[in-house]
This record gives sequence, structure tokens and C-alpha cells, in this order.
Amino acid sequence: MPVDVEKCTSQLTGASKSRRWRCWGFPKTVLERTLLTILLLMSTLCAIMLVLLTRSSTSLLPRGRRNAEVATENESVCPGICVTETCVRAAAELLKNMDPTVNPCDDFYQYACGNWHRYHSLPADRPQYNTFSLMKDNLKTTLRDLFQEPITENDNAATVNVKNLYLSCMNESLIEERRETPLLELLKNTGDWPVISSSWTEEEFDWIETIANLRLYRADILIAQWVGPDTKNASVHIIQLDQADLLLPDRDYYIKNTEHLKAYLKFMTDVAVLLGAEPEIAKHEMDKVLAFEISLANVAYGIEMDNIVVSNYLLWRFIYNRVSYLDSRFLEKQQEFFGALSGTPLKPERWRTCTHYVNKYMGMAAGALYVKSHFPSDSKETAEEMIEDIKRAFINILEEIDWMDNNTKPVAKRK
Ligand SMILES: *[C@@H]1O[C@H](CO)[C@@H](O)[C@H](O)[C@H]1NC(C)=O
Ligand SMILES: *[C@@H]1O[C@H](CO)[C@@H](O)[C@H](O)[C@H]1NC(C)=O
Ligand SMILES: *[C@@H]1O[C@H](CO)[C@@H](O)[C@H](O)[C@H]1NC(C)=O
Ligand SMILES: CC(=O)N[C@H]1CO[C@H](CO)[C@@H](O)[C@@H]1O
Repeated sequence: MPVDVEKCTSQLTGASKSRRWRCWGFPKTVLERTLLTILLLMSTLCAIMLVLLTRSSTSLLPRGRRNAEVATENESVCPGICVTETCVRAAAELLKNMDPTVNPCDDFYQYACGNWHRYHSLPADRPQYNTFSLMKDNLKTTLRDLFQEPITENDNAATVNVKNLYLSCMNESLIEERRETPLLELLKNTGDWPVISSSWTEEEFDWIETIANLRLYRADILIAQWVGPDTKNASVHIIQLDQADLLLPDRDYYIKNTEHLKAYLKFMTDVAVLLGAEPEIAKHEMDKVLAFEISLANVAYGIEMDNIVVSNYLLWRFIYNRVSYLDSRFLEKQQEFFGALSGTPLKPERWRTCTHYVNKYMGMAAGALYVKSHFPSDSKETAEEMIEDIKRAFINILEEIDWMDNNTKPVAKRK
């Protein structure tokens, strides 16, 4: 039976014929086809993520489109089009944010995202808000609910640790009471921070050893390291190394904007002072730390820097990672810095900070908890099917494109 895809889609979306923009109906140029392909891939990815992230374990039908069980009677009318509740919700979410009154040939952005701002306002603690933020928010709420459930005797050790870590992060009265003491104790094990230490000596400092020590606390400083699939053979996991990120969001911040750098320097100095440094010394030392990071941003080879500056820098990066979990004096300074950096007037709610913290440092255990309660066993299958579909789509594109020579295509296909 021939499939009237257009009829099916308009039936499902309620779009009328008059809203079907001509150029959209049959992409002719390479650019149009590329854009269409990108849009389709993005939509598919979004749909996968929506499917994986938004549904709860029972309320939605956990089925992919090829699953016969939920094929509605309309499956025979519209074969190949997913009409399950999950798919319809995902599609509705995408449609809601589009502005179909605009011709995509005139203004593609307005067509694809034009209604986003109507339904989403920028939260006061964020510099941006997009589909991924939305999904992350949903995920965070779900994780929070799992983390704050009382510990039961059925919980395994990892789950108990996750819940305890969350509780300890949320216990603000205890954090206020202890102030900076726990961090200072931690610093004793990781190497002194010269700016606040009278016992730091150059002879005892070894930057490789310091980085190795800090890595035990999952800090990627100067060198990032992780274990992940080998890009040459994805069935093998290998140790991977890369240059680590700088602290500010982008290299440009170090090169162009003096206002941001001023706020950054002030923040470093404030934190050092709160941890016990003399203000004058703190300012002086952190100036040099900033100069060091600027030269890193400029990818200056063979940077010559005193060991004390390197040591101050390494420990600063480590301390920076912990500021969110210190008392309110630190949080105020941090908010001042974030405000100057990205214009956010408010700091995030505590539960958000703590959910992020637990998920970041105990990701595996948090993930296991999530999968156990929110991830039906057939979801993996559905996701794998979708990924297979995407792969097939890529291969189809490969066959059609004319800018790649015939010798390269089989190699690209294998990849
Ligand atoms: C915070 O920690 C203290 C000390 O462990 C404990 O007595 C108190 O009940 C905790 N408060 C909350 C709200 O968990
Ligand atoms: C990938 O690694 C696996 C496991 O070591 C090996 O069996 C396989 O032959 C490798 N594949 C390629 C293409 O090298
Ligand atoms: C690739 O092969 C096809 C026929 O097999 C031919 O029509 C086409 O021109 C070739 N393209 C290139 C870029 O060599
Ligand atoms: C179950 C279901 O959604 N049935 C719909 C199939 O499509 C026709 C229109 O072609 C609708 O009227 C049915 O409600």
C-alpha cells in the first residue's frame, strides 16, 4: 500500500496544507537537504533524549515505534510514523516551540524556535536556557527525589553513600558552623596552598605529584584524563589524555575582556582572604596566578613561571571546585563573580547545587539509582533501534552526496 506521508503528518500535527511552505516540501539544493538532514537528526536526538529523560516509569507507554504491542489501528494508515503517546508528546514539545507562521526560507531560526520565549523565561540563576537545560532540569528534579528518599535497609552501599552525600551537602547549618575548617584539613593532604601557608617550600613542591594527588579528587587541572571508548575501535576502552579546560568559560575571556578578568581576580583574592591570607599578599600572588593562566590561554610554549605561582595556580583550581560546598561567605563571593561573568542575579537553589554535586562525583551510583526506578528495561532496546536508524540515515546520506569521491565512501561508511 502506498504511504501518504504528507496526509499522515498533517493528520498528526494538524498542520493545514496552506502552511506547507513550498521550499520545505522538496529540498532541492545541497544546502536545503543538509539543513533538512540536520533538523531531522536533531529532532531525532531530541526525541530520544525526551523519551529517555521525561517519562516516568509507568505513566507513559515505554515503547518505540517498531513495537507491535502498541501499534494503534492507525499504524496501518501511517506505517513508519510513531503515534505512541511518548512520540506524540515529544513531537508536541518540538511543535510548541516552532513558529509555523514564518516561512523557513525567510527566517529559519524564527520558524524552528520562534515560540520558545513564549513558554520559557530565563531563570534568574542561569545565563542561558534551552532544550537541554529543560531536560537537565527534569532530570535534576527526578534525581533530587531519589537522593532525598530515606535510607532503607534494602539500599546497597553505593546508594547509602549517595544519599548521605546529598544530605551532607544540604545540611547548611552544619556547613555554616564548620566554616572553612574542613577545606583547610583537606588541603593538608593535597599539598599546601602557598598563599595561605607558612610551611610551603619550593624543595618539597613537585607539580606532577601535586596534580596526581588532586586527581584523587577528580580535578582535571592542566591535564584532563579519563577512560573512554577508543575512537579507532569502540569495543575497547582506553586511557585518554587532553589539555584541561581553563577556568573561565572560553579562551576569549582571558584575551579580550578586562572586566571579567577583574572580577575573576577579585574572586580569587576574596577566597584566599576568607581562607586566611593577608589581603595584600593575596592580591599580589593571585595577580601572578592570573598572569600564568592568561599565558596558558595564549598557548605560550615553554612558559617560565616560578614554582610558587604554579603551586598557587594548581591549588586554586582545586579550591575553586569546592567553593560551592562551603559556607555562605564563600557563596556570596562566588555569586558576585558569577554575576559579573554572566549577569545572573541569583545563585541556584541549594538542592540544584547538591544534586549536581552528587551526580558529578558519584555519577555511576546516581545513574544506577536512576536506571533502577526510571528506566524500563526495554528502553535500551528502543534507544539502540533509534541509533541504528540514525546510522542508516547517515549511510544513505553518504550514498547521495556528490562531493566525496568513490574511494572515500566505503571508508566513511566503515567509520
Ligand atoms: C546536620 O548535621 C548535624 C550533625 O551531624 C545533625 O545533628 C543535624 O540533624 C543535621 N541537620 C539536617 C537538617 O540534616
Ligand atoms: C577491536 O578490539 C577487539 C578487542 O580487543 C578486537 O577483538 C577487534 O578485532 C578490534 N577490531 C578492530 C577493527 O581492530
Ligand atoms: C562514482 O561512481 C559513480 C558510478 O558508479 C559515477 O557516476 C560517479 O561519477 C562517481 N563519482 C565520483 C566522484 O567519482
Ligand atoms: C486510535 C486512533 O487514533 N484512531 C484514529 C485513526 O485515524 C482516524 C482518521 O483517519 C481517526 O478518526 C481515528 O480516531
